Amino acid sequence: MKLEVKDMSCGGCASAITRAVTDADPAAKVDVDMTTRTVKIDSGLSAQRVAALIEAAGFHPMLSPSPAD
Ligand SMILES: [Cu+2]
Repeated sequence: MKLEVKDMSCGGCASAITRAVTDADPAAKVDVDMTTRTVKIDSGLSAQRVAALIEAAGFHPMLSPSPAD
């Protein structure tokens, strides 16, 4: 899945988001792209759950409209 997180701005945000997801799913792969402000996540968790985790970390994620991701 891919999420757009417009309000992340630095490496601290990236690691906070990564930690929020891997705390819930230690096997998750989180790939933060700071130039496009997107986060690619490989996880057994649902996209809604991942979005909720990132939101709980203080960000405002938007699910990518592309279902292929
Ligand atoms: Cu930051």
